[in-house]
Amino acid sequence: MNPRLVFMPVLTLLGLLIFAAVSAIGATERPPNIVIIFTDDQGYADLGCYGSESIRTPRLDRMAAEGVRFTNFHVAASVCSASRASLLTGRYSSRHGVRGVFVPGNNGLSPGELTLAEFLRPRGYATACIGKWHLGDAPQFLPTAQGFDTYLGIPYSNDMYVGPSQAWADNATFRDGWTRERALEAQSFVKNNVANRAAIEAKGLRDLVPLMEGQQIVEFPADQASLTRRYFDRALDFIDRASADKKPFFVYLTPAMPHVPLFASSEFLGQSPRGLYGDTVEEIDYHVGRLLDHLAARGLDENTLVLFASDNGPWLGKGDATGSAGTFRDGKFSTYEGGLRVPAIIRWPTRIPAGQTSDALVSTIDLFPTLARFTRTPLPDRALDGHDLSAHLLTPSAPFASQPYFCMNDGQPVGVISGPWKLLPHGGKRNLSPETPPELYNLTDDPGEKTNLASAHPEKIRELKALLHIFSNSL
Ligand SMILES: [Ca+2]
Repeated sequence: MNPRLVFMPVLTLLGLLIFAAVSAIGATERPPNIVIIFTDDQGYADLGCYGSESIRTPRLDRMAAEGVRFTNFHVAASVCSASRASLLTGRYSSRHGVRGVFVPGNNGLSPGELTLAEFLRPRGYATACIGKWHLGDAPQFLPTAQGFDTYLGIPYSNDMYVGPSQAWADNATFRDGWTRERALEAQSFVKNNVANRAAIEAKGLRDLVPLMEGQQIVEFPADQASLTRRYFDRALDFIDRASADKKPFFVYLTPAMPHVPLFASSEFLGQSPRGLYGDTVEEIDYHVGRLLDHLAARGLDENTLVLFASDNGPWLGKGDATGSAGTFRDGKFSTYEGGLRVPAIIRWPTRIPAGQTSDALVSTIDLFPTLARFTRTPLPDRALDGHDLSAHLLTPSAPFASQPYFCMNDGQPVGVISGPWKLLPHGGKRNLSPETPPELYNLTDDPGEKTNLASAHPEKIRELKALLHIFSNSL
């Protein structure tokens, strides 16, 4: 027999075996680990790699150099609760119903909404929420009721107070002269004045916030100076436990800083040229570095996607405690760019090319469909507002056709960005007046939204109003 005739089937068989082996790896390949770090009220320009000359962020700068740094990344609302609800659901606030900021009480993100944690957990993910939640502090709204296996954190902003319906752990720690009796008394005052924030603050309860573990308060008032460190410590511990269990992990890590009141630990206090605000950001930067080192040391680096971003622009009017939006106009609560455009870095070694800068118009709502693709999890049967960015992330240099982005204020679409154009039919202030004439900006030429081009481009206004109209009708 011709030896070649014997050899060919052997080669074919070998090829089939290799193909089968590769397919098997593909089918059983672990989905990526996901870490989302979402800071509070940090401005666009409050990082070295976004132009800060006084806040030193070497680890975040390096993370950007090892991944993609976004220059046109928007949160879906310029206030905490609405912004966070959109990141976790992939939906605008007009769809998930969280309009602005929750105060301690009995409201929260509807349990009927599907969070990223609820989406990923059936895929085998271990899920942790560590830090600020701000989507409801009553038991039925806490992270543990929204898909997270564990929760450690302050359930709302760090300038608030104890909520009316939180449970206390038997072994809770009381600090600064507080006792269980006094704390229960304060909680009962809140319960009886739940709609009267002014009365609660007049009672001196502001800035005294509970630290919760799961569904119980474990520390009151929370020791805020050590929070950043403790949050990251918990994240590293959770990552180790998930790895030991051979589970992919989803960590949603939301520092309290740099939201006022500002606190830094003794190692960082007084160190930044930018003052206490800088101290808090530099402390976060240090711990982001620790987390990245931790992933690398455990061989998890190459299969972990890490996102760093802020939940909204800087809270203006807080003196030295206010961050910087750089060239962008206005800040938190506003639909000008200073409120909505935030620093954002995504790093995933081996998959996302290093050293990229993306000026694509993207948003936190895009994360849900993007992570669905990366984790190969079928999309849920419900309306999502975001778009899959996976192709853009894997090849940031390739042409990218961005989708229109809708500016939300108090749960309503009040503006739209399409390509370089931005229309605010009644301006971008928090309290909109229907009498305010339309504002039209070209963000490429005028990122600071200084020159209103409305009278020069009536056709552009018609076009963008039509987009807004179509979107409003889709709700
Ligand atoms: Ca915020």
